[in-house]
Amino acid sequence: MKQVVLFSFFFLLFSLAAYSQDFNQAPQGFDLVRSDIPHGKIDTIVYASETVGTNRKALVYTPPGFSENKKYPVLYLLHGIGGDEKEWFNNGVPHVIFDNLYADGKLKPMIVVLPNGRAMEDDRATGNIMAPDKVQAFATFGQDLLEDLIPFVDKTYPVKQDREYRAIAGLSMGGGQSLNFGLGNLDKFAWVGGFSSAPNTKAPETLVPDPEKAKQQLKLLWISCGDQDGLIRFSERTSEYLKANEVPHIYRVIPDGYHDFKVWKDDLYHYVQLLF
Ligand code: FER
Repeated sequence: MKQVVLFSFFFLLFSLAAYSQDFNQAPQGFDLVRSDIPHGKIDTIVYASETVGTNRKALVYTPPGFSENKKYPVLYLLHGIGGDEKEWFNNGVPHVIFDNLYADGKLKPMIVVLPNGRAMEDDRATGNIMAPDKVQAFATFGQDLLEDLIPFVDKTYPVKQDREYRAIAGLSMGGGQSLNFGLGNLDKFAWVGGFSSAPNTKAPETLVPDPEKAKQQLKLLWISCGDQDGLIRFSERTSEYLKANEVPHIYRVIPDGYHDFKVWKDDLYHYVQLLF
Protein backbone atom coordinates (compact mmCIF):
# COMPACT_ATOMS: atom_id res chain seq x y z
CA MET A 1 0.00 0.00 0.00
CA LYS A 2 2.82 2.34 0.98
CA GLN A 3 4.47 1.67 -2.40
CA VAL A 4 1.28 2.48 -4.27
CA VAL A 5 0.96 5.82 -2.47
CA LEU A 6 4.61 6.60 -3.11
CA PHE A 7 4.30 5.62 -6.76
CA SER A 8 1.16 7.74 -7.19
CA PHE A 9 2.91 10.68 -5.59
CA PHE A 10 5.89 10.53 -7.94
CA PHE A 11 3.65 9.90 -10.92
CA LEU A 12 1.66 13.05 -10.07
CA LEU A 13 4.84 15.07 -9.55
CA PHE A 14 6.24 13.85 -12.85
CA SER A 15 3.00 14.63 -14.73
CA LEU A 16 2.88 18.13 -13.25
CA ALA A 17 6.50 18.78 -14.23
CA ALA A 18 5.87 17.48 -17.73
CA TYR A 19 2.75 19.62 -18.03
CA SER A 20 4.42 22.81 -16.88
CA GLN A 21 7.38 22.23 -19.19
CA ASP A 22 4.97 21.73 -22.02
CA PHE A 23 4.28 25.44 -22.01
CA ASN A 24 7.33 27.54 -22.59
CA GLN A 25 6.85 30.68 -20.51
CA ALA A 26 9.21 33.66 -20.59
CA PRO A 27 11.83 33.41 -17.81
CA GLN A 28 11.43 35.45 -14.64
CA GLY A 29 12.84 38.95 -14.99
CA PHE A 30 12.41 39.10 -18.78
CA ASP A 31 10.41 42.32 -18.35
CA LEU A 32 12.44 43.92 -15.55
CA VAL A 33 14.91 46.77 -16.14
CA ARG A 34 18.55 45.75 -15.85
CA SER A 35 20.86 48.70 -15.17
CA ASP A 36 24.04 46.82 -16.12
CA ILE A 37 23.21 46.42 -19.82
CA PRO A 38 23.02 48.74 -22.85
CA HIS A 39 19.62 50.28 -23.54
CA GLY A 40 17.91 51.13 -26.80
CA LYS A 41 16.25 54.46 -27.42
CA ILE A 42 12.60 55.51 -27.74
CA ASP A 43 11.69 58.44 -29.97
CA THR A 44 8.36 60.02 -30.84
CA ILE A 45 7.98 60.60 -34.57
CA VAL A 46 5.36 62.70 -36.35
CA TYR A 47 4.35 61.86 -39.93
CA ALA A 48 1.98 63.54 -42.34
CA SER A 49 -0.97 61.25 -43.02
CA GLU A 50 -2.64 61.77 -46.38
CA THR A 51 -5.18 59.17 -45.29
CA VAL A 52 -6.39 61.09 -42.25
CA GLY A 53 -5.31 64.59 -43.29
CA THR A 54 -3.45 65.19 -40.02
CA ASN A 55 0.02 64.83 -38.57
CA ARG A 56 0.09 61.57 -36.65
CA LYS A 57 2.35 60.28 -33.87
CA ALA A 58 4.15 56.98 -33.41
CA LEU A 59 6.90 55.76 -31.08
CA VAL A 60 10.06 54.21 -32.49
CA TYR A 61 12.46 51.99 -30.54
CA THR A 62 15.99 51.72 -31.94
CA PRO A 63 18.23 48.97 -30.51
CA PRO A 64 21.40 49.42 -28.42
CA GLY A 65 24.33 50.19 -30.75
CA PHE A 66 21.98 51.59 -33.41
CA SER A 67 23.90 53.07 -36.34
CA GLU A 68 22.79 55.11 -39.35
CA ASN A 69 25.41 53.17 -41.32
CA LYS A 70 23.64 49.85 -40.92
CA LYS A 71 20.28 48.76 -42.32
CA TYR A 72 17.62 47.24 -40.08
CA PRO A 73 14.48 45.18 -40.44
CA VAL A 74 11.32 46.70 -38.95
CA LEU A 75 8.58 45.35 -36.70
CA TYR A 76 5.27 47.24 -36.58
CA LEU A 77 3.69 46.54 -33.16
CA LEU A 78 0.02 47.45 -32.79
CA HIS A 79 -2.10 48.27 -29.72
CA GLY A 80 -5.65 47.37 -28.64
CA ILE A 81 -9.01 49.12 -28.63
CA GLY A 82 -8.36 50.97 -25.35
CA GLY A 83 -4.90 52.16 -26.31
CA ASP A 84 -2.85 54.43 -28.51
CA GLU A 85 0.80 54.58 -29.63
CA LYS A 86 1.89 54.51 -25.98
CA GLU A 87 -0.11 51.47 -24.84
CA TRP A 88 2.61 48.89 -25.48
CA PHE A 89 5.29 51.20 -24.10
CA ASN A 90 3.37 51.93 -20.86
CA ASN A 91 1.97 48.47 -20.18
CA GLY A 92 4.05 45.99 -22.15
CA VAL A 93 7.52 47.53 -21.77
CA PRO A 94 8.76 46.26 -25.15
CA HIS A 95 11.90 48.41 -24.78
CA VAL A 96 12.80 46.54 -21.56
CA ILE A 97 12.01 43.12 -23.04
CA PHE A 98 14.09 43.96 -26.14
CA ASP A 99 17.04 45.41 -24.17
CA ASN A 100 17.18 42.20 -22.11
CA LEU A 101 16.97 39.95 -25.17
CA TYR A 102 19.79 41.88 -26.86
CA ALA A 103 21.94 41.61 -23.71
CA ASP A 104 21.40 37.84 -23.79
CA GLY A 105 22.22 37.63 -27.51
CA LYS A 106 18.76 36.32 -28.37
CA LEU A 107 17.53 38.88 -30.88
CA LYS A 108 18.44 40.20 -34.34
CA PRO A 109 18.84 44.00 -34.35
CA MET A 110 15.59 45.58 -35.52
CA ILE A 111 13.64 48.82 -35.35
CA VAL A 112 10.26 48.65 -33.64
CA VAL A 113 7.51 51.08 -34.64
CA LEU A 114 4.59 51.57 -32.26
CA PRO A 115 1.90 53.33 -34.32
CA ASN A 116 -1.47 54.74 -33.38
CA GLY A 117 -3.86 52.29 -35.05
CA ARG A 118 -6.96 54.47 -34.72
CA ALA A 119 -6.69 56.40 -37.99
CA MET A 120 -8.99 59.39 -37.46
CA GLU A 121 -8.60 63.04 -36.63
CA ASP A 122 -9.04 62.57 -32.87
CA ASP A 123 -7.10 59.35 -32.42
CA ARG A 124 -7.09 59.33 -28.60
CA ALA A 125 -8.73 56.46 -26.68
CA THR A 126 -11.28 58.72 -25.02
CA GLY A 127 -15.08 58.70 -24.82
CA ASN A 128 -16.84 55.60 -26.13
CA ILE A 129 -13.96 53.56 -27.53
CA MET A 130 -16.47 51.13 -29.07
CA ALA A 131 -18.23 53.89 -31.08
CA PRO A 132 -18.62 52.81 -34.75
CA ASP A 133 -16.43 55.63 -36.13
CA LYS A 134 -13.63 54.70 -33.70
CA VAL A 135 -13.86 51.01 -34.57
CA GLN A 136 -13.91 51.92 -38.29
CA ALA A 137 -10.70 53.92 -37.75
CA PHE A 138 -8.89 50.66 -36.91
CA ALA A 139 -9.73 49.46 -40.44
CA THR A 140 -8.78 52.81 -42.03
CA PHE A 141 -5.34 52.41 -40.44
CA GLY A 142 -4.51 49.82 -43.11
CA GLN A 143 -4.30 52.62 -45.66
CA ASP A 144 -2.46 54.97 -43.30
CA LEU A 145 0.08 52.23 -42.53
CA LEU A 146 0.76 51.24 -46.13
CA GLU A 147 0.60 54.65 -47.79
CA ASP A 148 1.78 57.05 -45.10
CA LEU A 149 3.61 55.47 -42.15
CA ILE A 150 5.70 52.77 -43.87
CA PRO A 151 6.95 55.17 -46.59
CA PHE A 152 7.84 57.68 -43.85
CA VAL A 153 9.76 55.09 -41.81
CA ASP A 154 11.49 53.79 -44.96
CA LYS A 155 12.78 57.23 -45.88
CA THR A 156 13.56 58.44 -42.34
CA TYR A 157 15.35 55.41 -40.84
CA PRO A 158 18.07 53.15 -42.23
CA VAL A 159 15.82 50.19 -42.96
CA LYS A 160 15.76 47.17 -45.23
CA GLN A 161 12.68 47.71 -47.37
CA ASP A 162 11.97 44.22 -48.75
CA ARG A 163 9.03 42.20 -47.47
CA GLU A 164 11.39 39.68 -45.87
CA TYR A 165 12.53 42.43 -43.52
CA ARG A 166 9.12 43.75 -42.43
CA ALA A 167 7.04 42.21 -39.64
CA ILE A 168 3.70 43.10 -38.11
CA ALA A 169 2.14 41.98 -34.83
CA GLY A 170 -0.38 43.31 -32.38
CA LEU A 171 -2.69 42.65 -29.49
CA SER A 172 -6.46 42.28 -29.71
CA MET A 173 -7.76 44.96 -32.17
CA GLY A 174 -4.09 45.26 -33.17
CA GLY A 175 -3.94 41.48 -33.55
CA GLY A 176 -6.90 41.58 -35.91
CA GLN A 177 -5.26 44.46 -37.79
CA SER A 178 -1.98 42.54 -38.04
CA LEU A 179 -3.68 39.48 -39.50
CA ASN A 180 -5.86 41.59 -41.84
CA PHE A 181 -3.10 43.90 -43.08
CA GLY A 182 -0.26 41.37 -42.93
CA LEU A 183 -2.00 38.48 -44.66
CA GLY A 184 -3.78 40.93 -46.98
CA ASN A 185 -0.47 42.41 -48.12
CA LEU A 186 1.99 39.55 -48.43
CA ASP A 187 4.02 41.68 -50.83
CA LYS A 188 4.76 43.96 -47.86
CA PHE A 189 4.98 41.59 -44.86
CA ALA A 190 6.58 38.16 -44.47
CA TRP A 191 6.20 37.88 -40.67
CA VAL A 192 2.74 38.17 -39.12
CA GLY A 193 1.52 37.78 -35.55
CA GLY A 194 -1.94 38.11 -33.97
CA PHE A 195 -2.06 38.06 -30.16
CA SER A 196 -5.58 37.52 -28.74
CA SER A 197 -7.05 38.88 -31.95
CA ALA A 198 -10.39 40.71 -31.72
CA PRO A 199 -13.65 40.39 -33.74
CA ASN A 200 -12.17 42.74 -36.35
CA THR A 201 -10.20 39.71 -37.62
CA LYS A 202 -11.53 38.90 -41.09
CA ALA A 203 -13.15 35.52 -41.70
CA PRO A 204 -10.47 32.91 -42.53
CA GLU A 205 -11.50 32.50 -46.19
CA THR A 206 -11.22 36.28 -46.69
CA LEU A 207 -8.03 36.50 -44.66
CA VAL A 208 -6.26 33.78 -46.62
CA PRO A 209 -8.08 33.31 -49.94
CA ASP A 210 -5.02 31.74 -51.56
CA PRO A 211 -3.46 29.28 -49.08
CA GLU A 212 -0.80 28.20 -51.57
CA LYS A 213 0.48 31.77 -51.96
CA ALA A 214 0.46 32.29 -48.20
CA LYS A 215 2.39 29.06 -47.76
CA GLN A 216 5.05 30.26 -50.18
CA GLN A 217 5.35 33.84 -48.96
CA LEU A 218 5.05 33.68 -45.18
CA LYS A 219 8.20 33.32 -43.11
CA LEU A 220 6.18 33.20 -39.89
CA LEU A 221 2.52 33.23 -38.98
CA TRP A 222 1.90 33.35 -35.24
CA ILE A 223 -1.58 33.10 -33.75
CA SER A 224 -2.03 33.05 -30.01
CA CYS A 225 -4.67 33.53 -27.34
CA GLY A 226 -5.21 32.83 -23.66
CA ASP A 227 -7.42 29.82 -22.99
CA GLN A 228 -9.61 31.96 -20.66
CA ASP A 229 -10.02 34.78 -23.22
CA GLY A 230 -13.60 35.29 -24.48
CA LEU A 231 -12.19 36.14 -27.93
CA ILE A 232 -10.38 32.81 -28.44
CA ARG A 233 -12.84 31.68 -31.12
CA PHE A 234 -11.35 34.20 -33.58
CA SER A 235 -7.89 32.70 -33.19
CA GLU A 236 -9.18 29.15 -33.10
CA ARG A 237 -11.23 29.42 -36.31
CA THR A 238 -8.27 31.01 -38.12
CA SER A 239 -5.91 28.26 -37.00
CA GLU A 240 -8.43 25.54 -37.92
CA TYR A 241 -8.74 26.93 -41.44
CA LEU A 242 -4.97 27.26 -41.84
CA LYS A 243 -4.49 23.71 -40.62
CA ALA A 244 -7.14 22.38 -43.01
CA ASN A 245 -5.40 24.22 -45.86
CA GLU A 246 -1.91 23.19 -44.77
CA VAL A 247 -0.59 26.70 -44.17
CA PRO A 248 2.22 26.39 -41.61
CA HIS A 249 1.68 28.53 -38.52
CA ILE A 250 2.21 28.57 -34.79
CA TYR A 251 -0.99 28.30 -32.77
CA ARG A 252 -0.20 29.08 -29.17
CA VAL A 253 -2.90 28.72 -26.55
CA ILE A 254 -1.72 30.18 -23.26
CA PRO A 255 -2.80 28.07 -20.26
CA ASP A 256 -4.70 30.10 -17.67
CA GLY A 257 -4.29 33.06 -20.04
CA TYR A 258 -6.65 36.05 -19.98
CA HIS A 259 -7.03 39.17 -22.14
CA ASP A 260 -4.14 41.04 -20.58
CA PHE A 261 -0.51 42.13 -20.80
CA LYS A 262 0.73 39.05 -18.96
CA VAL A 263 -0.22 37.12 -22.10
CA TRP A 264 0.91 39.82 -24.59
CA LYS A 265 4.33 40.38 -23.02
CA ASP A 266 4.95 36.66 -23.06
CA ASP A 267 3.85 36.49 -26.70
CA LEU A 268 6.10 39.38 -27.64
CA TYR A 269 9.09 37.76 -25.89
CA HIS A 270 8.71 34.59 -27.93
CA TYR A 271 7.50 36.03 -31.24
CA VAL A 272 10.35 38.51 -31.72
CA GLN A 273 13.04 35.87 -31.21
CA LEU A 274 11.74 34.11 -34.31
CA LEU A 275 11.95 37.22 -36.51
CA PHE A 276 14.36 37.90 -39.34
C1 FER B 1 -15.38 43.48 -29.40
C2 FER B 1 -14.69 42.93 -28.34
C3 FER B 1 -13.36 43.28 -28.11
C4 FER B 1 -14.74 44.42 -30.25
C5 FER B 1 -13.42 44.76 -30.01
C6 FER B 1 -12.73 44.20 -28.92
C7 FER B 1 -14.95 45.91 -32.04
C8 FER B 1 -11.35 44.62 -28.72
C9 FER B 1 -10.65 44.41 -27.60
C10 FER B 1 -9.28 44.93 -27.44
O1 FER B 1 -8.69 45.51 -28.36
O2 FER B 1 -8.72 44.70 -26.36
O3 FER B 1 -16.66 43.15 -29.66
O4 FER B 1 -15.48 44.92 -31.28
